[in-house]
Amino acid sequence: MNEISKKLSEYLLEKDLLKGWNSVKESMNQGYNSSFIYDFILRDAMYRIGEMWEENQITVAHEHLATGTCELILSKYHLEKLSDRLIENKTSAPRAMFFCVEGEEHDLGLKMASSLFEEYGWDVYDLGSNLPLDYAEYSLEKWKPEVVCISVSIRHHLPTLKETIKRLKQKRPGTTFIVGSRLHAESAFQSCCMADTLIAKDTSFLFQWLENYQKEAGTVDKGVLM
Ligand code: B12
Repeated sequence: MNEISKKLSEYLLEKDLLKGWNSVKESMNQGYNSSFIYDFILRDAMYRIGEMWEENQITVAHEHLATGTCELILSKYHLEKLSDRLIENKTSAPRAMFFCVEGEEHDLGLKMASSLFEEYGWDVYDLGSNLPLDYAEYSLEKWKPEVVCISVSIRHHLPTLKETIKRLKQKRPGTTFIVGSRLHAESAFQSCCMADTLIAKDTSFLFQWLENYQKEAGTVDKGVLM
């Protein structure tokens, strides 16, 4: 773990939004891109919070406080990256839908993924945490996204993930599915994904995928902000 991320975990626990934001800003000023900031600054700070909780150094209440502060920093970072692009017309942009499987409350990884798609000019529908499968099906039919991104963190949600991919794929077979998870390397996780499901270890994977998509399709707005 790098020093910035270690320091950031302390600021998150102290609910020090200003110092927390300044450490992210410092990384931006050093030229790091969004996927680096997501994977190696914000995610690693949250993983450290998780380790401290496991070792009884902090309570659940501290963990909740740190998560709330991290969410604020994530939103501020996202707005800063988009700046004046928030109101732009995205009718011709490719569309992506995001959600966490039913029961899943861990949504920071999902937010990072949806923010990255938005930076690349996509039309983003982030349906957040714990989306009942019936509503995922309904939304897939309604928005007809080219890409569906799913997040799962808890092992006992893996059967739900399997069912989710199966049902959504039946509805719209041409859709690209990208599933991101801290469990990406586990065979139990991999066996829930179909052969053509893309498994995202982190947002650096996504960054590469978006870059390739942009090169191949040539359809996305070229004004990338990274
Ligand atoms: C913060 C936290 C919470 C918060 C979550 C708030 C929120 N809004 O997300 C709260 C307090 C709600 C919570 C609740 C619980 N939690 Co919790 N939580 C954590 C903690 C400390 C950090 C999670 C986090 O935010 N990480 C940062 C994000 C950015 O990392 P990430 O999700 O891995 O995402 C990265 C990649 O995986 C990938 N990615 C992930 N999703 C996606 C999606 C796409 C499309 C892409 C491209 C990439 C991608 O990219 C991201 C960036 O690199 C972890 C510890 C840990 N090691 O993860 C435990 C942890 C995940 N929680 C755990 C548990 C057990 C729980 C509870 C059951 C506790 C309880 N008894 O109530 C509940 C379950 C709630 C539920 N139903 O989901 C366990 C899970 C163990 C398991 N069995 O699988 C962990 C590992 C803690 C532990 N060591 O035991 N938790």
